[in-house]
Amino acid sequence: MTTTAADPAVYEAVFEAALAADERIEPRDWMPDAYRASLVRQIAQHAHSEIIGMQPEANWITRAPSLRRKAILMAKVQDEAGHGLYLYSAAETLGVGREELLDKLHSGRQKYSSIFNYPTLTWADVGAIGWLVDGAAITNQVPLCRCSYGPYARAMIRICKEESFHQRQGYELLMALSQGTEAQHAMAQDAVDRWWWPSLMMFGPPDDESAHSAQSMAWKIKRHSNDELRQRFVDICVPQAESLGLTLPDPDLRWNPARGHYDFGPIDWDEFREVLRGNGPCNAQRLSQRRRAHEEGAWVREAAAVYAAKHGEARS
Ligand code: BYC
Repeated sequence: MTTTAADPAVYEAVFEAALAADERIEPRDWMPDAYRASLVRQIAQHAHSEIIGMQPEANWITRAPSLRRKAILMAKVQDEAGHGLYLYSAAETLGVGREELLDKLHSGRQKYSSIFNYPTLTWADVGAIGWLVDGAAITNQVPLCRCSYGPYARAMIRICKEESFHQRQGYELLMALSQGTEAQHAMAQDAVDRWWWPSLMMFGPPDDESAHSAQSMAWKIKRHSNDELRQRFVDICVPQAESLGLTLPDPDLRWNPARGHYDFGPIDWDEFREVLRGNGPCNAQRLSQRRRAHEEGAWVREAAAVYAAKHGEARS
């Protein structure tokens, strides 16, 4: 059978060969529609998580206990906005518009990470988010630097460097509280108790219930399964908790020499599903705040568009 350059089988073969050789797929390369759709789904969810993720911590900017802590927290929250921008830009290279993606977020048709539907009740939550949530994000995202889609992989390199700083600021903050007064230590422990299980849920459903993992791994979008990364995170956290002088709220957590990993107790997947359905403690608040911020920012977008149009005219 003869083939021509227009034959879809040829394009498919070139795409598969690039994946097999661990080469990057770039925006102008041919790619299967389902690959494109899955990337848009994941990158959009990731971008939405970054900008919704600004809310729980921004809640504490005005109440940070010192100028130093306030400056650090403001920088971190601004970094999250930047991550959102890199990721929306990466999604745009796949042919979707940012307005369309934001519209899907605001109307509840696209998800954002379950973790941001929990409240930040005390200052120690800022530390627990940095240590656990950013720690989980790094564990999940470092392998995404090797994602087969070039613009996403490149965005992840910078994001991971910044997340690494975020994780350390959370760890350092918790260390200060843990070694502080009895009340400060108790506040740190309470925050870790509340954020531990939701952080494990960030990695997504267990492998046998993960709808997209097998295909995403075949396409080299994901390099590891949800359970593999969750286990890696638990193994990293246990000694860190010991150094912090804090405990993790899991009576089943213990070293298993046969597996070479820590065993951990069952995750409450009913809670996870409820949060995904919109019934977490803060889902409604997060979305309404996001919609309000978008509406209040309309004049900035309009001004930027007018400026860009004028700037373009002046250059042409
Ligand atoms: N929350 O087949 P599965 C951050 C959805 S960190 C909500 O395993 P996949 C940050 C999933 O989308 C957080 N939904 O999916 C940190 C799918 O639903 P759809 C963001 C979740 O894609 C600090 C369904 O469940 N990180 O941004 O193979 C400060 C079945 O799941 C969750 C990323 O997005 C969840 N936790 O694997 C500020 C990293 N888990 O799409 C910001 C990139 C699963 O069919 N994303 N679902 O409606 C990924 O690595 C993967 O998308 C996941 C899920 C591991 C999250």
